[in-house]
Amino acid sequence: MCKETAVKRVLLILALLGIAIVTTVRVVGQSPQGVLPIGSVRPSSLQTATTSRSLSSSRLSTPPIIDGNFADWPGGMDALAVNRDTCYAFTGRVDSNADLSAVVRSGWDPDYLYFAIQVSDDIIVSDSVDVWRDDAVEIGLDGLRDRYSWGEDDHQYTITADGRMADRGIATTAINAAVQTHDAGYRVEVSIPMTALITNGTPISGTIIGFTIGLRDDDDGGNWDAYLIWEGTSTASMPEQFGDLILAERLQDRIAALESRILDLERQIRELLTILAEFEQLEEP
Ligand SMILES: [Ca+2]
Ligand SMILES: [Ca+2]
Ligand SMILES: [Ca+2]
Ligand SMILES: [Ca+2]
Repeated sequence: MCKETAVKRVLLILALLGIAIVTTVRVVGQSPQGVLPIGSVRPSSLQTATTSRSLSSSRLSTPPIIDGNFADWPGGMDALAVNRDTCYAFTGRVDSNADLSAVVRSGWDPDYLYFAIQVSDDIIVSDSVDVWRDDAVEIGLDGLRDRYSWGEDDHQYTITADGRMADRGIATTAINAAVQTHDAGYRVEVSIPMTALITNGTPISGTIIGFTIGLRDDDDGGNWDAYLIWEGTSTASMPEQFGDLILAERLQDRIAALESRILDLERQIRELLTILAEFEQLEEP
């Protein structure tokens, strides 16, 4: 190897190591409340205090398979009980929690928001063209939590007991949902692209999304019989009445994610060094 090539190689390796160290320091230095990555959304919780009821959404290191089976969801997650005693709005007749209620859990990663909704409904009916006239769950979301309901970040997703999906009552394929019935009702598993909610950046731990859940009950065909809304009086508008969905992240999950990024960086450096070695061989006499 000639002296000039050796010097070039040393300089390149030093440059790569410098990039690696700076990147690693930047990655490790990104505490949840620290310097935000470019394009991140400043957590709403840091902008305004809230007195709304909330559900904590857990950072998932492995995305769940959207199949209506919740075995792939981790234990120990925050769970929201939606029933006639916990709901702000209550219309029609609900005889018991077995007649209509749900337990809601949520997870997230940078690409998707996930829900696992276990619905109790003793008579499942799917006989109407309109999704709101059948057994269904409604997820009201104000993605930017700007209390404005008609932006690109705002959605009322409906998933019926027979698996139909709608946004504001109109059939949609923008989300992925799967439904399985069980002895006492049905399970809804759904993934929603973050780009449909956080339209101005990337979600991070601490981001808050405006959120409510509605449950429709039809037990005798035709129109719906009962309707519960967890927080607020509508799942499609008046997001100022919604509760909060707080994107949270456990420390061990964040460390695992950072380690994965550092390993990826190391792999890229090795690839570059291999390319450099091949280039040097071309220069040998
Ligand atoms: Ca699943
Ligand atoms: Ca019906
Ligand atoms: Ca909004
Ligand atoms: Ca029903």
